[in-house]
Amino acid sequence: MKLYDYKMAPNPRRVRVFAAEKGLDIPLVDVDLGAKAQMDDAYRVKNPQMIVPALELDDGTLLTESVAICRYLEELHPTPNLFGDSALERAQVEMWNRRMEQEGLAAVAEAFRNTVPGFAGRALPGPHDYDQIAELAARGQARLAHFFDDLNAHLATSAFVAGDRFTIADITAYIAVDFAKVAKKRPDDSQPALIAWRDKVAARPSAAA
Ligand SMILES: N[C@@H](CCC(=O)N[C@@H](CS)C(=O)NCC(=O)O)C(=O)O
Repeated sequence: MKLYDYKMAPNPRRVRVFAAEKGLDIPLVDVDLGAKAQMDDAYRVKNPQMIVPALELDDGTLLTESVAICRYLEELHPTPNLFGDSALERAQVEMWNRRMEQEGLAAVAEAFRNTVPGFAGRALPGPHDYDQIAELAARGQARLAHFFDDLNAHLATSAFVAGDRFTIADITAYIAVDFAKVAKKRPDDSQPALIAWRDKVAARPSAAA
């Protein structure tokens, strides 16, 4: 298998960190989003969604969507478990992971992609072009502020995002918090639990993936 990747983008990073937690070394193929390589015929034919990450299996099957790819890797390599290992824990991990996507990653994207000139006409990833909307950038900033405050409050009483151990929900949340710097948002002194958790996750070797 090989993973279509772009180092600076948050979603492929989720898969790289997940794979690193599993001790997997998946060959990477760089799709240079900065040079719009996702729109080149060579990649578009393979992946009409024109997004990364994408995992290509040895028989040519292509999987997109970070969580779907991670679920597949979890099935192949169940240890360490990162999606929950009881009915309740699986539901809690799913709940928190979705929240971290919607409240975190989506908020950064809304703030960032609706302002940066390089995304003019490309406010959303994928095969269709959408204009930037300034009001959405402002709303994204407001959502980001709430995301940081709400996550800080949650982490004041929970060691990790979905409970007492590291899961995929921490990967999504950590990458959302880190990537928020592109929207000029960083944890501050009013968010000590968020900073302590971020530093704990950043110290894991997988964070460098
Ligand atoms: N829901 C997808 C989102 C993938 C996505 O948004 N990928 C971005 C990079 S983080 C991308 O490929 N962008 C290409 C573009 O902006 O044209 C997932 O979870 O993998």
